Amino acid sequence: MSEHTRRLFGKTLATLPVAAALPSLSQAQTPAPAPRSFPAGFKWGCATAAYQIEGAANEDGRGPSVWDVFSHTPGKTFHGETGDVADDSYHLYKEDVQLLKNLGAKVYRMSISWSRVFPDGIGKPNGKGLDYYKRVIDELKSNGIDPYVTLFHWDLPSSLPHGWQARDTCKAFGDYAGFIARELSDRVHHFFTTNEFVCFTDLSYKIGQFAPGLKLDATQVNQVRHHGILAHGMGVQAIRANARPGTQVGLAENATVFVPVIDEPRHVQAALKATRDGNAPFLTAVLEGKYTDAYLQREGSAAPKVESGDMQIIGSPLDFVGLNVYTPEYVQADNSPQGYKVLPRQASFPHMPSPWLFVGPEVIYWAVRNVSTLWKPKELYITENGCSADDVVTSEGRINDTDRVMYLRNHLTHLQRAASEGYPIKGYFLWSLLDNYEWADGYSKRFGIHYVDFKTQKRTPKLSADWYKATIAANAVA
Ligand code: GBH
Repeated sequence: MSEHTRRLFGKTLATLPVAAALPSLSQAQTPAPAPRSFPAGFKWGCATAAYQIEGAANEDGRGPSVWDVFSHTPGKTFHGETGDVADDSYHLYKEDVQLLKNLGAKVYRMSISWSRVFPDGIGKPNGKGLDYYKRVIDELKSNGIDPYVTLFHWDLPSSLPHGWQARDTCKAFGDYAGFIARELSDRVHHFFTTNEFVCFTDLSYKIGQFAPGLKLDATQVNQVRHHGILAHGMGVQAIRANARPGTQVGLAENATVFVPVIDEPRHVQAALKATRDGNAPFLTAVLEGKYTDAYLQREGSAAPKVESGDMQIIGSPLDFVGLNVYTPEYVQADNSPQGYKVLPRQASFPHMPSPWLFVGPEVIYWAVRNVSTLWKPKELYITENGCSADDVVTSEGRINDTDRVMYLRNHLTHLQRAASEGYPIKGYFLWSLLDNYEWADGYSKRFGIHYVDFKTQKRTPKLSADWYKATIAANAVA
């Protein structure tokens, strides 16, 4: 709205005769607001990942990961940008812990760079790498923040031969997970094995958009997927075998979320069917301990080669399931043999600056409800939710990201509905604490609630940080 129109509107409203007839606020009979609060003890936090924030790519004996190699390969990332420096959180972590503390966050989801601790992926650990994580974790704890640690957020040590194409990589992951559990379970009580299977399998080995950037055939891709979930299972078992009693284990998965077009039983059923089918190689296999018949049939001779005992490892019981929730698919019941149809999105469906980030806040309610109904996990966390926005710094140095606040407020409203209906949702990790290296999009997409000037590394809270702080303080959507 131009300044001219604003003045015109202002004037018009003020001079409307009806304005005088309006009751004063105190006289108005307003309905009591519906409760928007979350269960007592709900855990509010933020999430990040090692390669996206740490920088210090070549410091203190860190080995290269596939993302170092990929981002340094011309043409693979936006403007050739890399995570060499990122947010320099390797050196500025104390500042970042203060950002969390200022929000009132009680939990923080961070990841460990495997190649910082095992420069070659296997073999001799690097004490300096491990010490860095001990420093970060101790800093969090002394500020009253409980660390939730992801073991693998895509930065696979590049010296592991053939990456996730090799079954040996699953074993290497198990060894690494067991080592971390032994070393850190005195101070970390919640571990996530892997983050988002589809990203380090399909996007990395089929589409080639993520490291290592391969485009393999269906047989090979299904094997990579199988190795992804097998590594998760081996990780669970290694953590249980090596961690102190009481350590909780889960995963962080961006399951495809199917929203029924109308909240009516037949569409709700359709969404449940689609959820099982649409996640068959990943979350369905993990939570059911087997591949669905439909998936095996669909893949035919390209189906993964499964060794005896694999599915049992893959289906190892979990203490909780973490869901990274961003974008909905809409599903409708129909008379086809599968019983549903996923509707294409209209061209006008709204999205944030990341072209894939379609906005449908009900996605978070249905993520919780579908997964709970199908698999009855003991506990659920939202391990990621948030958005990119075209943030601008005003002349007063403010970042008024009202679009991000709108996005978050609406998602949390739908999450509050899920909590109030009794689904076992224990906490929420906002993606992300601060602007960071957005993988193939480099630094061109900002997801933080703190603005980062990548030239100076100065962090500035955005309006969304103020909003999140108020939400945490109220334990209710603000
Ligand atoms: C998460 O992935 C990640 O865990 C996190 O590291 C990341 O920063 C955050 O979300 C924001 O992206 O270009 O159409 O092929 C979210 C799921 C899946 C979103 C892959 C981007 C690429 C879609 N991501 N997707 S497309």
